[in-house]
Amino acid sequence: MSAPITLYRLQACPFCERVVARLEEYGLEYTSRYVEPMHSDRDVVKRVAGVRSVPVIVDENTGVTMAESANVVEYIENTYGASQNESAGVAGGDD
Ligand SMILES: N[C@@H](CCC(=O)N[C@@H](CS)C(=O)NCC(=O)O)C(=O)O
Repeated sequence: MSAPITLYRLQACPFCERVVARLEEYGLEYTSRYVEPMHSDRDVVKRVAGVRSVPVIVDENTGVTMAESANVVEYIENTYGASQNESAGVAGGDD
């Protein structure tokens, strides 16, 4: 079964790597879908997100589809980051 998070990305794309770093920091499983290098050939991501630029994240946990690396990083932090775990009562390991 595939992971509920899909990341549309491109090899050596620094914007995509920012998102990958955050997903890995939080230990989130995700599926990478590499898009065509040629912008005009990226019909798959265009269909999914309405844009041809990557990164794009599709999160089936929340129903969110989002482009723009800064927005995606912020989304991951807000959804899966430490403050989210605190408000959900996840133990911090100090006891
Ligand atoms: N502002 C965007 C820039 C992303 C971007 O430039 N991605 C490149 C690949 S590294 C791309 O897909 N360029 C084609 C386009 O922008 O349409 C972000 O931060 O996500």
